[in-house]
Amino acid sequence: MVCRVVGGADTTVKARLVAEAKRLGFDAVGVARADLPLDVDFARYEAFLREGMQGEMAWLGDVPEARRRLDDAHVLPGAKSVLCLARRYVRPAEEEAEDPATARVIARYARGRDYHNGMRKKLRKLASLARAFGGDARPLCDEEPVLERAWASRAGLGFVGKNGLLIVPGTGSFVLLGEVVTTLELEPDSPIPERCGSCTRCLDVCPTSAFPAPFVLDPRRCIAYLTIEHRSAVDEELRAEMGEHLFGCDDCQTVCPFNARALGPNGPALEDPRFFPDPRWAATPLEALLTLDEEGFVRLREGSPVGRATRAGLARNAALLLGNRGDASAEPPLCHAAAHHDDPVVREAAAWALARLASKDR
Ligand code: B12
Ligand code: SF4
Ligand code: SF4
Repeated sequence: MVCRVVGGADTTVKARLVAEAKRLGFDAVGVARADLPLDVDFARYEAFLREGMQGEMAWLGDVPEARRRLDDAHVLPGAKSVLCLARRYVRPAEEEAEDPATARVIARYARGRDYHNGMRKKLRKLASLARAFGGDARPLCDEEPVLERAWASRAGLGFVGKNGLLIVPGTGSFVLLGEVVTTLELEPDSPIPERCGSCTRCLDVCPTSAFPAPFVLDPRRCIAYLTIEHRSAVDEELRAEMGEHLFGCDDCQTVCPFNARALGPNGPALEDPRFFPDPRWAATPLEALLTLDEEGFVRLREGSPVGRATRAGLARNAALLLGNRGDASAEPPLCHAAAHHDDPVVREAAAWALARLASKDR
């Protein structure tokens, strides 16, 4: 095999890896130097921790140094390159309109099966190919604390928008990220400039005003955090603003012009059935989440990302949602939860929802 070498980096090997990534179904791939630690992004991350923005996600502050670099013992000693990969998960809006009602109050990435397994398989195949070219390689899909958006943006995969999301031009931000870190020296791609311009749609639409400034998200106000990661009672001030979100939130992406094509009538079809709505949602009305026992929860969480919210978390979220929806038919299950749920956070959320329903009646 003849390898063309540019500036010490092997472009033929890179081309083969990129072609394999595309064959495996990744929608975008880019390469960054893994042996140059993150500086500006790491400083942003440190500021984030100083402000206490991690909230109850204490794990975000673990092994901070590992978030600065990829070439040390935490990730892969001697790493030279990182392949950053993005996989699209959104379906055109008219298809989504057919989703069961419970699925429609779940963020798009979580309506189907947990993406990690499918992504890991693909990343492992890509890592094997890198090893076949003589390097060591490590696939990453949430195994290590890595600032994925920062590396993806360095690899020119896309740019970080004012909503904090990595936006892939032509594809949008409804993508999930993964990486293959390798000791192979591959030619890096160049970062692309941020393209938000004067647009502020995501900042304006956020129901809980979670952006203290463009590009800065305060997770403690973000519905994704409140419904997925936050275990305690939700601040009273934020409950009404949370509206009808059961698990996660897509509002700051749905309005983004870079997602208009993906969500529009001529949006590209999605082949991967993992992202199609889980059939269990058709059989799970929101009210059922208020009375879910441990056994029922185990059945529901199997292979689904929503298990991360915990049984009590899902019940709390369902209670707040039903209170916000304002439909009096939710009163009996809410009364039952307020009196009998085994978790005090759920009992209190159900009582709040009942009071909200009563105030809407007046
Ligand atoms: C913790 C976490 C959360 C938390 C906190 C998010 C946050 N902003 O910190 C919560 C629960 C709120 C959350 C929400 C969501 N998340 Co999340 N989350 C993560 C996780 C596990 C860690 C993020 C982290 O380290 N945060 C700490 C902050 C400081 O880092 P950061 O947000 O990555 O920001 C860095 C860069 O963006 C950059 N940067 C920041 N500002 C700017 C500005 C400019 C101009 C530039 C150039 C760079 C830049 O510097 C920052 C620090 O290094 C990542 C996976 C991972 N390992 O990265 C997924 C991840 C970011 N989440 C993801 C998703 C899908 C979501 C949701 C869309 C889910 C949903 N629908 O409900 C929402 C989106 C909310 C939003 N607007 O960002 C995807 C995002 C894909 C994408 N296209 O960007 C990721 C990458 C998971 C994955 N493997 O695909 N998430
Ligand atoms: S995910 Fe929802 S709550 Fe979080 S920043 Fe975006 S619009 Fe706001
Ligand atoms: S909605 Fe507008 S400002 Fe927000 S990320 Fe998209 S283009 Fe940027």
